[in-house]
Amino acid sequence: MIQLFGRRSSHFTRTAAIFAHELGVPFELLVLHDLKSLDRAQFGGHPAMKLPVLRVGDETLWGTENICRRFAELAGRATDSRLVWPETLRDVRTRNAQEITWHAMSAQVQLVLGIALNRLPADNGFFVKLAMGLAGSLAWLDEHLAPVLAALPPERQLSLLEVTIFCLTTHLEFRPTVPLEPYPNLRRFAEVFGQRPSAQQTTYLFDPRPPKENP
Ligand SMILES: N[C@@H](CCC(=O)N[C@@H](CS)C(=O)NCC(=O)O)C(=O)O
Repeated sequence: MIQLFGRRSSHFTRTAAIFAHELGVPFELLVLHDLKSLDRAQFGGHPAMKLPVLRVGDETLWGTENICRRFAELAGRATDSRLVWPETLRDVRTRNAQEITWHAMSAQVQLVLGIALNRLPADNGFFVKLAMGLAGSLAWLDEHLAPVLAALPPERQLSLLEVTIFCLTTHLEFRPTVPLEPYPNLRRFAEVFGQRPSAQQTTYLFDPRPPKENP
């Protein structure tokens, strides 16, 4: 039994789900409806109350990258060089691209949680700097995207870097946080990557809440 605690509206969950689809690993999605919940059990027991969480039998795994790697193991492809992981990125620019992509994904979560869900003031210095950092990260990624992609092995099936860039870019369309218009290279990349069946099977949506039980 393979269970993924996550949300179809989350770019971290989508990253893991794209790996599962590409690798042909079936899983059951256990949806957390309230991101503000303080009930660890709803986060699959994650001590920091973060998603996604993968449960395989009695093993519980935290962290999107860990989960993507576990899907590769479950598919019997842990050592397949056509799957490109961060440690195989050889040049500084491509390594920086992965770092700044993870950062941008987390920054967007904090902006959504802080401003949209917890109704904190968007003009607070904390959020202003976070939004500026997110825009700066996107500008850097957009400018360097072509050489970053060119540095990836041409024979790859999938790289964590491309999946995270795709999930980040499309999430900014799904849940507008900072404008995406200034980043045409990212938008074009997302359009092409979005043709893959794994991308089309994981489109963002707000998971419908189950109907309330009768009293
Ligand atoms: N480093 C974690 C980050 C995951 C993360 O930030 N997940 C968001 C999903 S939207 C979350 O659970 N946020 C809840 C919170 O921060 O309270 C990973 O790679 O999985």
